[in-house]
Amino acid sequence: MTPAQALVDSAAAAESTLAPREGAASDTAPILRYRNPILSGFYPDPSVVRVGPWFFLVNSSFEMFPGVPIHRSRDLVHWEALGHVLTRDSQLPLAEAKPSRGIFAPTLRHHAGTFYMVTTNVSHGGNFLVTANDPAGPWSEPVWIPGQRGIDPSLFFDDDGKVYLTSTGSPSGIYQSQLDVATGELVGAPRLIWEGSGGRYPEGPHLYKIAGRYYLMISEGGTEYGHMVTLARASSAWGPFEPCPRNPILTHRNTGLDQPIQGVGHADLVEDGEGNWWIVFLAIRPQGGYYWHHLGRETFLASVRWDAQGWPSINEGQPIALDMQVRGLPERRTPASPTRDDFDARPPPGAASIGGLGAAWNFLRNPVHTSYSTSERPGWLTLHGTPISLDQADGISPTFVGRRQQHLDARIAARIDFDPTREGEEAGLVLYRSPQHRYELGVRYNAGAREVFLRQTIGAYVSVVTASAPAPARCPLVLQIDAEPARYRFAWRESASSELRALGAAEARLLSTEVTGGFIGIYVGMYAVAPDGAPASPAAFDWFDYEGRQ
Ligand code: 6LW
Repeated sequence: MTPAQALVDSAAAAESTLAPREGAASDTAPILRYRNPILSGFYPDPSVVRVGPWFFLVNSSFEMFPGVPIHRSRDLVHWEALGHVLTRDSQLPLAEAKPSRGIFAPTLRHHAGTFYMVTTNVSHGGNFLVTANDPAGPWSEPVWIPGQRGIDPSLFFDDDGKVYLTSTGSPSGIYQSQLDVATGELVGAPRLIWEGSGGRYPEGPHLYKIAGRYYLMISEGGTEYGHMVTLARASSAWGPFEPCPRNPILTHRNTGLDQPIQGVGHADLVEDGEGNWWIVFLAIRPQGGYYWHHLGRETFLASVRWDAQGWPSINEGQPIALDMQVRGLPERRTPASPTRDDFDARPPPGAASIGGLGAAWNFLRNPVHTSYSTSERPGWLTLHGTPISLDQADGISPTFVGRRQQHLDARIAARIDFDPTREGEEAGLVLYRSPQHRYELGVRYNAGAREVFLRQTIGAYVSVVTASAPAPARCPLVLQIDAEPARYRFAWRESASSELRALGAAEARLLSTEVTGGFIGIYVGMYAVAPDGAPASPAAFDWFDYEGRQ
C-alpha cells in the first residue's frame, strides 16, 4: 500500500465524522503554544485540507515559477515544504504575466483518493484545476474551466457526488455552478448565491457541509487594512444563505494601529480529526509605526469554536496575536531549513527542478533553463546573464533566482566568482519586489575595471548606483545584506579576508506594498545580466546563506 493509498484510507474514515464538537477542544488536549504567522514571508491566500493525520496547505504565487507552493504538517503549526503544484511550463504559462498577475488564490481539496487544486491564471486562460494522487506531485495537466469567469475558485464535493465550483463573478458577488471535474464543463450556468454582508470585493469563497448544513465563508473589504471574513449558511448548496449574526467572524479592521497584525482575511477552515476546527488566513505585520509592510501577506492560524447555534467564534472572540496558546494537536516539529545552500545537493530523482536547484528557489515567469546550472561547475550555481534585465515586466524571464524573505531580521550572503569583461555585464545579490522596486548589490565591469556596487531602483525615475568600490580582479567575493525591520545594510569582502566593507544602506519601506503596490512580498536572490553581442561571463555562486533571526 503506497503512502498516498494509506492516506486515502484514513481520509475516507475521517470524512464521515465532520460534526463539530460544541465548546473548546477537550481539556485533555495538549496546550499548543505557537507563533503567528505559521508561514512567514510571502504566503498569501492560504487553502488547507486534512488527509488522515496530515494537513496540506497551498498559497497563491502570481508571476513566480514554479507556482502554488505546497506544504505539509502534522500539527498545523510546523510546516514542511513539499514543493510546488505547478512545475511545468505547460501547467503555468506566465509569459504574459505582468507583476502580481499570473496565479491568484488557489483552493486545495481531497476526494476519493485524489488531491484537487483549482486556481486562476489571470494572465492566461482563467480558471483551471489540476489533480494528483501524491501531493508532492507530479500534478496533472490543467483542466480548464472556461464556463466560469471570476477569481478565487473553490471546490466542494457533496455526499451525493455533485461537485460545486464557487468563485467571484460579475456583477459583484459569489457565484456557483456544478462542475464536471474530469472535463471542466459546467452543469448549468453559474448562479449568484450570495452578495456578502455589504463589504466591497466579496471574494475568496469556500463552501463546506458541517453538521448537515452548507456554510459559505468569504472575504470582503479587499486585501488591505479593511479586510474581513464573513460567513453565511443554508440548508441547500444553492441557498438562500442566512448571514452569521456575528459577521464579520474575523477582522482586525477596527483595531488600532498598535495592533501588530493587520489586513486579516482570505481564510479556509479545517477539522483536525479530533473534532476541533481551525482557520488559516492571511494577514500582514506592518512596520515603521505600522504604516507599511514589506514581507507580503503571510499565513496565520487560529482556533474555531462552534456555539450551540452552530455559529463559529475565532480565537475565543479575541484579536489574533503573534504568540498564541490554544488546546490543540500534539506538537510535531519539522526539520529546520539549513542556513546555507551550497548547491551540492541534487534534487530527488523525478523531482521537478530547474538547474538542479531545490524547491525554495523561485524564478520570474517561465525560466530560461539554460541560464542556470549546478553541474557546469559542480558545487557551484552558475548563472548566465542575458540582455533581459529585472526591469522587464513581462515576456522572457531574466536570469534571476530567489527565495522569500521570511524574517524582519536576517543575514543574506553569497560567495560569487564573476569576472565581467564588458560594460553592462553584472551579477550579484538582489532584493526584488517588482521591476521598479529593487536593490542590487552586484559586481560589474566599469571604466575598465571590476567593481562592487549598490544600485537602488525606486519607481520609474530612480535607478542609481549609490555606492561602488574597486574590487581586485579574478578573486571570489562575498556579498552580504543584513536585513533589519526598517532597513537593509549592504557590504562585501574579498573571499579570503574577513574584513567586511560597508557599501551603504537603504530603506525597507521603499520596497513595501504600500509603496510598490502588488501582491507579492520581497525576494532575496541572485541575478546576472549581460548585453548582447558576446557570450556572457558566467557568474558562479559557491554558496548562498539565508539566516533568519526574527
Ligand atoms: C486573491 C483575492 C484577493 O485572489 O487578492 O484581495 C487576490 N483579494 O482573494 C490575490 O491575492
